[in-house]
Amino acid sequence: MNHPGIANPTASSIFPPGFAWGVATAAPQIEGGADADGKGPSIWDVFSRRPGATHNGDNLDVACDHYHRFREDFDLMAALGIKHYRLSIAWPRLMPTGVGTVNARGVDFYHRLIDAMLERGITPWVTMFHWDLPQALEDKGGWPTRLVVDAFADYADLVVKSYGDRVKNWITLNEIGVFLENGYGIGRHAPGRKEPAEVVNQAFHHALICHGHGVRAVREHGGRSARVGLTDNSRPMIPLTETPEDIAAARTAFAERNSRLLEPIYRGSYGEVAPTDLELIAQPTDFLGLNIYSGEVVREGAHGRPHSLTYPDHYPTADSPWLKLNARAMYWGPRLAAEVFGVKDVVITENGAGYNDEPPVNGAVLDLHRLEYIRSCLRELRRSIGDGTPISGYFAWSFMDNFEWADGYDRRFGLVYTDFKTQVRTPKASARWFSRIVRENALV
Ligand code: PNW
Repeated sequence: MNHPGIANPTASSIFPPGFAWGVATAAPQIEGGADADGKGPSIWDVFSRRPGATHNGDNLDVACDHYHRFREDFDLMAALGIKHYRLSIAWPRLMPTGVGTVNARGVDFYHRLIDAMLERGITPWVTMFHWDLPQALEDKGGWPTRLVVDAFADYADLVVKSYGDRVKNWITLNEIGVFLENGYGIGRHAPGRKEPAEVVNQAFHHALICHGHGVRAVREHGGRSARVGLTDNSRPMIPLTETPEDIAAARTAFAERNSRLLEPIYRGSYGEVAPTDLELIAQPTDFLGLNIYSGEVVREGAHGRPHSLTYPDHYPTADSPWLKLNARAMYWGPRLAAEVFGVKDVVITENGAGYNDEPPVNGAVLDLHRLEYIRSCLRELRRSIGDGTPISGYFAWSFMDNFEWADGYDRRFGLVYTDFKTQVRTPKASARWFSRIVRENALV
């Protein structure tokens, strides 16, 4: 292939033809319009109003006002040359109480949204559930109760029947472990409950069945070319040294640490559950979405067992304290998923870094910290592909600064800077650089 735009095209900087470059967001984090056109409240709308629940008491009422500004946002995306966009659909917009009545105005909103993307040559990747459970379902018990499963099955049918003629890339649920552990285990996320482990386990089982219904809905109503996968933040294990012993330790640790989700889905094995549930859960998917921000370093320890190392205080970290900047996660996460669980296709559905960036100065946001970290990640991603890991796409989190859950609007992950007072968008240095990566299909 000819790469006239790159000064020194080396094989190791060029990505495979057809590699899907994109950016990602989620409905509750960007849309606003919290009760526009008949939308019902989500658990995040309610939770964010509790005193002390979020940084500064930030809520989702307006967010990036994407609900009213999506055309301009897609103009900017198109101007940056972005061809793939991962978004999520807000369940409470389509079904304000989670079950039964369908809100036609909510359904229409996503018709307009999807059409606006397609008009600009942007391919939608739709996540069915990115954490905004209808509050009405929480009022009936939430994820720990089975009724969420039946409700989700109907919702997934509605979504795929409504948009499946134009949407061909589907993601069922985003990071099951994160929203359940945070939301029902430690109470840091909506709905803010602190339940014992068995309750969280029950919720986990229900979420896995919902994933199964998502896959089923796509197979039944999505058309033959539709593809579907689950997005997880499976913990990447990074061998301290890339030697056979530490790599073996990383492999063992990866299997153990991620088995809760990947075992039932990829091996159909599980504790005691109804066989029909397991059939739904273990249906073949087309890809595994991985959200990779960081990883855990391991080495071979005593008796050949993996030994995990804690990051020292001075280890380079983003402003999000959990985000230890270890780009090798991007090499090892996908490779171990393929080696240990036989994943045939990995799509990086999120990667990025959260900082409290300064506002634009003369129209510029010089986020070299983000740019260099993402670049290191892409270098590792390309190395993994070079070593044979099946990876077919990469989505930067996030297109623009948005509502970062409990951290509110303080923590910015965007390639584009959002001024939350004026709603002015300013592409950061990372956006301009990423745009060039997409255009060249190569590291620049
Ligand atoms: C993901 N952790 O969440 C979510 O999918 C996004 O909605 C979110 O904005 C993004 O990452 C940045 O945080 C995570 O503590 C939240 O390891 C926390 C963790 C991982 C992912």
